[in-house]
Amino acid sequence: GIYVVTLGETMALMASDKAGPLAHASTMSLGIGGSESNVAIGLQRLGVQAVWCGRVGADSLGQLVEREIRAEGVDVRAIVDDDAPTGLMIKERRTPTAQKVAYYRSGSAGSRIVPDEVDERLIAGAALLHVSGITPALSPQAASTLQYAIAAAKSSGVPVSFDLNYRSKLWNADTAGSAYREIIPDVDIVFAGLEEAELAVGTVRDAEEAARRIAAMGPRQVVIKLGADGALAFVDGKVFRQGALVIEALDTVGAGDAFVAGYLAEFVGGLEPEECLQTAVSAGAFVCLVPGDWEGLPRRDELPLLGNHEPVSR
Ligand code: KDG
Repeated sequence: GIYVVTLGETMALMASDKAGPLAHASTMSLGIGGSESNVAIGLQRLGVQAVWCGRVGADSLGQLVEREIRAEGVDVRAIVDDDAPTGLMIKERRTPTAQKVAYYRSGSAGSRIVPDEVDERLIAGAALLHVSGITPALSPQAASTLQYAIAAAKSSGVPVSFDLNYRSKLWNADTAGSAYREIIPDVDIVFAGLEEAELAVGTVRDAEEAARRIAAMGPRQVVIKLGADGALAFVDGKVFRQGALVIEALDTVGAGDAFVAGYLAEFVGGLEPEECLQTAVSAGAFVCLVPGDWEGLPRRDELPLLGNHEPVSR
């Protein structure tokens, strides 16, 4: 059957139970989070078999990461590192709707991935490889691994999707921008927010110009995520626009991953860009309405729950 492969670091995630400074918290909730596994879970819930490749420590948090992703039906291919811990992310709910994120991940098991660990046969049989710009920010060997995985997909004719996913706590804008410019020509689909796109191509007037400039570097499809303003896709030289659903966002972390999962689920199903965008914005909205990075991801039969599934303009 068809499957999508994702590769990246997933961390244990401790999140505030209540709003307020963490210095005054006495309890927190433990879960997991990782951009690429969030996408894998999103795909799985929308009916597409997903595989997540990554590394965890030989510790309880690593077991938690594996269990949670596997419990969603995702095929988990985790390497266990005896010498480095599973990474950790802390989400502080500073106000009811504003989150502060802190990472405890430098030297983590996930950051120590090496090219040798890429399963080329697995990738060669996939409908798509999905990766993100977090991986090259983790370590030099993680950056090489990403290049290696993309090359493996390319040499087997497997399309690659790449979410720029800028994380300012991991590297600076200039370093990220040059890494993006190296990767973009080798991938087929690019996802970016407007500011992320500007890291790669410089200042632009609007989302359409950002998409056109990225497409000029090679990718067939470029999708600019615009949050509450919806999204714009530039596919084979044509522009598609999609408005967002009107919601009261509670926790936007993970919305971008949900968007990507929604888009890719329809892409691998052979649907048109309009339909990819509709499912993308809907999945993004679902995640914004629920605390947690991925827990709110919709199943296919839940998509109509948020109502209007129609493009606003084109
Ligand atoms: O994309 C949402 C992520 O921020 C989260 O789940 C964790 O992968 C993550 C990261 O590095 O921020």
